[in-house]
Amino acid sequence: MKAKESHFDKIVRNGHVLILAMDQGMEHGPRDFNQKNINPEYVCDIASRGGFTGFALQKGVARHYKENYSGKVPLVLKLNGRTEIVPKDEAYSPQLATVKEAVDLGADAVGYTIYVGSPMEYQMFKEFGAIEREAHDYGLACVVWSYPRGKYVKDEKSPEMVAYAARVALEIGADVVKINYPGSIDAMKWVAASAGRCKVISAGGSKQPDAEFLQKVKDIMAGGGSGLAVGRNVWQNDNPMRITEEIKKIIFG
Ligand code: FBP
Repeated sequence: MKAKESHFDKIVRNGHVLILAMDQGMEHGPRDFNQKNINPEYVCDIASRGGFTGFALQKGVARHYKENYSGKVPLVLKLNGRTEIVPKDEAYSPQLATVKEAVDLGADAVGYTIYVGSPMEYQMFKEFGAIEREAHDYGLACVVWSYPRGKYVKDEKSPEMVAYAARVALEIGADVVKINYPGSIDAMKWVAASAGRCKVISAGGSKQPDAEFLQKVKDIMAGGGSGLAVGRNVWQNDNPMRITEEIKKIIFG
């Protein structure tokens, strides 16, 4: 079925992925922003001109700012979210939007966060199970933010835990899994092997100096990663278009 291929092929361009994420206003609150990038129009403009394969938004921003990005970058609608105010022990990210809303907003993919190992893991598996069936019926791609988190998880970023989270995403039917970088090329290779044919992309993390960040992107790719879902390292950068071009050279070049 052609339509099914085309949504996926927009998000995964020749096997590679570069998503600009702007759901941090929900996950971290306004503390991530300054006077310029607090305005979603500023980030929509970067997303529209940057040649990204996806733009990850919660539904409110996706709807209010549709005219600022629609038709210029594929939408990845985040279907769940939480604030950082709630303690991480019982880590849970409730579903806030439906696949139908994603379709109505013109999304090419849905995004869903699972806190692997959380006491609330079962609830997120259940929600994602239904989302995955429906999204794939519509031909949308499924991107899972898979983060080990909660009171049973000793070290969220240990290579073993990140590899487990990546494998879980493959098992539950994700097309793309977003992980936190496990710290080295070797660890990344094991994470990518664990995820099999599910494409592994890394979060950008908090803002780093350009050279350091670009080296991390090279290591992600050398470790078998398929790209990035990056936020702060692009729209907090003084020159977001220049860093985007540098990132693209590494991922697609
Ligand atoms: P960054 O590149 O800015 O780290 O964004 C990646 C991301 O996954 C966002 O999509 C999300 O808002 C945030 O990080 C979640 O971070 P965490 O739950 O680890 O605080």
